Amino acid sequence: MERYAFCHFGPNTFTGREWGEGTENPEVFDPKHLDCRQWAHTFKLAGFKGIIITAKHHDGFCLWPSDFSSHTVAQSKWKNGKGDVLRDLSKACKAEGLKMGVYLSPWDRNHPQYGTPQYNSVFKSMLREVLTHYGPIFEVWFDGANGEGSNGKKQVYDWPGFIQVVRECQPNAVIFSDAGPDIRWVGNEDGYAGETNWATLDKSKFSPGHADQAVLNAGDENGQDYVPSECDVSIRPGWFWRASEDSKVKSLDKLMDIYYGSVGRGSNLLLNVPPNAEGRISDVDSKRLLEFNKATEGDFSKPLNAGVVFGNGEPKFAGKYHSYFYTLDHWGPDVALTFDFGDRRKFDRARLREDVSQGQRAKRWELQAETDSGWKTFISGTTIGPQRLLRFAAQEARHVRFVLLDAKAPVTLNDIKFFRSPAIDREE
Ligand code: FUL
Repeated sequence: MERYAFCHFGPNTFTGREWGEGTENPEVFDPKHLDCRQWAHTFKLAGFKGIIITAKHHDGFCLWPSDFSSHTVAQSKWKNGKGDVLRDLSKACKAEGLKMGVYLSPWDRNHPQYGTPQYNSVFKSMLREVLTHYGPIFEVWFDGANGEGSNGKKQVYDWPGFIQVVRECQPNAVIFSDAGPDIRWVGNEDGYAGETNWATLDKSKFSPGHADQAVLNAGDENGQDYVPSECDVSIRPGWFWRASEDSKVKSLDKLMDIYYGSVGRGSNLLLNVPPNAEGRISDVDSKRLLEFNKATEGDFSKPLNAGVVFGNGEPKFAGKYHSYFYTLDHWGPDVALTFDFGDRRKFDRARLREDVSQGQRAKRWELQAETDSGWKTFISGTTIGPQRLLRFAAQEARHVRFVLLDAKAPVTLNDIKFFRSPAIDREE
């Protein structure tokens, strides 16, 4: 899905906090002009494929009228307690053709039963409500954070039970946490996957809230579980909206750097764009999102080579669902894939894609251009995965080649393309 939005929204949007205490008066939640359609429309225009909403953050406030809490929209002033943000969002996503996901914090600073075994059934009941009333849910986001400290309440979470409820109610949803089971935290909140990024992991070594961040960032080459990464980051310094950060929305350059560091490394980007206290995405964020979309499209809109062209009649497989080139079981410059642009052309972007239906295999590669003094490497890297997007100083050549230097097994590639970005036009 490449890119989808995170919406942190709740009492914190009105109090200016990042972690609410759970003691806030629910009446503070009053987004007078809440317009989920405006969120969804904005994201749609900006190339996002879905929205994950904080149905319940650490403060315990439920954005839907839960039967299992007395700290919800039903106790708020908004729509005299008759509103339901999840219902509005679900309708808006459907209308705009976006997928909907939910974030539910297991840590709950409000619920009176938190810290007792009963809380596990409360949490499961809440999950059931959220997963059965709002249509298909594509992702369930479990936050591992817990700030209780040494004297705080201790909750032993029933993770297997939580996962079972999701599987039962939304069998197609992927479950996110530090430990998967389906999609993993990338080990930072800055939006960057490792340059080496394996989708594989050894899940038995992880549990939510207890994770080796370096391993999560790079994956585990020899891990036996397939748990690709997701990069979560906020477009603003905080996760929740506050007026004082309207001037601190990330620059287009920064967002592009994040894009190449996340989507460009085969990961998904979960970009947080928090709705404001009116209940709308602020103009400054919307404008930046549209610029971002234009820039990402622009970088890959002028390919120099067409389709999946595989140079020298190397082994090729064309099946019903997948077609790909596969390298021989040895690698190096003698089995390079060469592309001929027909003429000397300028380019500064490239895209590599591995057909991961066969597993992730590439370990080290180089891209080379032919110069008067022979082949010259202009960029090199380690893993490829479902997608590698590359930007480099402009090159000019007629022939380029992909050289695989190391792999776990013959690599299955279904795209190698070179592009001329608008940056070249701007410079000329
Ligand atoms: C963290 C939370 O503590 C932050 O408030 C935020 O929700 C972020 C996405 O995850 O663990």
